[in-house]
Amino acid sequence: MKFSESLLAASLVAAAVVRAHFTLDYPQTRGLIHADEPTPICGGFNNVTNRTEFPLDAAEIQINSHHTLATVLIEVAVGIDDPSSFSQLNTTSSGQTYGPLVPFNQIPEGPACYNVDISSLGLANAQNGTNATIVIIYDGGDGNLFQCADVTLVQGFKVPQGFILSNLTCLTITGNATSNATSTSAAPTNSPTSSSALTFVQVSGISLFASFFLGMSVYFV
Ligand SMILES: [Cu+2]
Repeated sequence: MKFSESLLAASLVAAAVVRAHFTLDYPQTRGLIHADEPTPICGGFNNVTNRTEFPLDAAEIQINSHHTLATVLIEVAVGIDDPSSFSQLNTTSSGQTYGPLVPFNQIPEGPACYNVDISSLGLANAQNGTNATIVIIYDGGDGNLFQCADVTLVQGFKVPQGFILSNLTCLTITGNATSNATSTSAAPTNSPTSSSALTFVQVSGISLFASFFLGMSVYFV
């Protein structure tokens, strides 16, 4: 590879890292600064600034992935006004563990919608009027990225029309397997508890990060 080509390759890699990532489209994100998305657990936004109503029962979450293939995990803190650590997700103040809200799954580039139901987690403290924070953990090949949404759970509330793209088929991800989003070959088989979830994300970040740059180098050979 000539010097000019390697420069080009390096700048393209940098451009891809800056431009790509993902957005949380619904419910409303706590905040998005692309460069800060790698900062856990809310992409660099450490305080609740806005809280929106969100269904306690059947609901949808929409994100938009800007990577060719991404691994997504969605967790939730219920009854905690401003969670700041992973230990506050997937566990109640009384020590009951649950979730995740959406298990590991892989999605192609573009918008993706998930069916969720917080009431189905079986939490005594998930009631009408309870505050919750939904945490999107995303890995598109350049490391773990985070977006949060702060909500108040409202029984019987429906996601208002227009917030979820009407042409999207929302995915229902259950158990430990991936759904119909993409190939299941890379599906993790570990049980997604809060501790193993974090471990997987870290491992996944490394492996996908490596494959990302392997792909780039092959391209520029
Ligand atoms: Cu990215």
